[in-house]
Amino acid sequence: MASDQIVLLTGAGLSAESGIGTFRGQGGLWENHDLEEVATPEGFARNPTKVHEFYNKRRVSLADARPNAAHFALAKLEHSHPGDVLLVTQNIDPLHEEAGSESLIHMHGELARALCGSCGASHVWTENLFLTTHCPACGKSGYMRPDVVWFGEMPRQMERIYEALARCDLFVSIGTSGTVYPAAGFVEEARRAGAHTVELNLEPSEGASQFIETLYGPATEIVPAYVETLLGN
Ligand code: BV8
Repeated sequence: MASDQIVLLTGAGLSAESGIGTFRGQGGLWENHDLEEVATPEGFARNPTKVHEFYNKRRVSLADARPNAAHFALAKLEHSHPGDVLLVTQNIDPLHEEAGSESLIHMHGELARALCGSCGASHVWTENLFLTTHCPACGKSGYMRPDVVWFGEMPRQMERIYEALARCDLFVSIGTSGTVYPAAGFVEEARRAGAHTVELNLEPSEGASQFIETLYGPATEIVPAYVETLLGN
């Protein structure tokens, strides 16, 4: 089917084969960490050192991660498809942009950026971050935090995302368990717009029944194949 406006949603499953751990399932991040303690503003207020340690470990491990065939396939789709392609990722790693995606929204923020809770400035940040770190913009210390969206916080660019969902004719959800809202509700918005909805994942997600088409397998296999089909190759 000739699709004009495509919205893609990705989750941790896209980066799993790049060595970046997922959140749920076997060995998932939330298996060894209490989400309430390390991924909420309340947890940060209670114990900022613990939260900084949690993100410092993940940020430093980004140095060894590289985009995989699925990241490159989605970048190729964006640059080869004649219509609009918007990639909305829940992931906080930089692998989509490293693979060449440009029409990209990090709705849950970016691990390689730091935000000043005092002046609101966001900085590229690849090193460790501490409570004592001074903000390069306002000079204050005691306010720097990872520039990510915690549970209970507003995801980024929601208006732009909902606008794209309202006019899309193809919505493809890739590598996400469909457990975190509002991202898990995007398929509903796309269906309401009359879009064709597709789930590409290792296994059926919590929202699998809401998708018209489903394909299961490792992202590095099924995503490139799906993109080639879409591009008519
Ligand atoms: C919001 C950044 C209002 C940090 C993340 C009480 C109070 C307040 C809010 C709530 C509440 N109760 C519920 C909520 C809503 C809450 C929520 O959904 N909670 C859940 C736990 C029920 N959501 C929020 O708080 C959000 N904010 O609601 O604000 C609002 C509402 C509407 C509009 C505006 C405002 C904020 C949520 C953001 C939280 N931050 N991350 C960090 O990363 O540390 S969420 C975190 O989960 C990551 O972003 C992650 O991407 C995301 C989703 O997880 P997945 O990506 O799906 O990863 P997961 O491990 O779960 O699944 C991986 C999948 O990949 C699996 O299906 C697996 O099979 C597959 N896979 C594995 N390997 C492969 C593979 N697939 C293919 N190939 C492979 N090789």
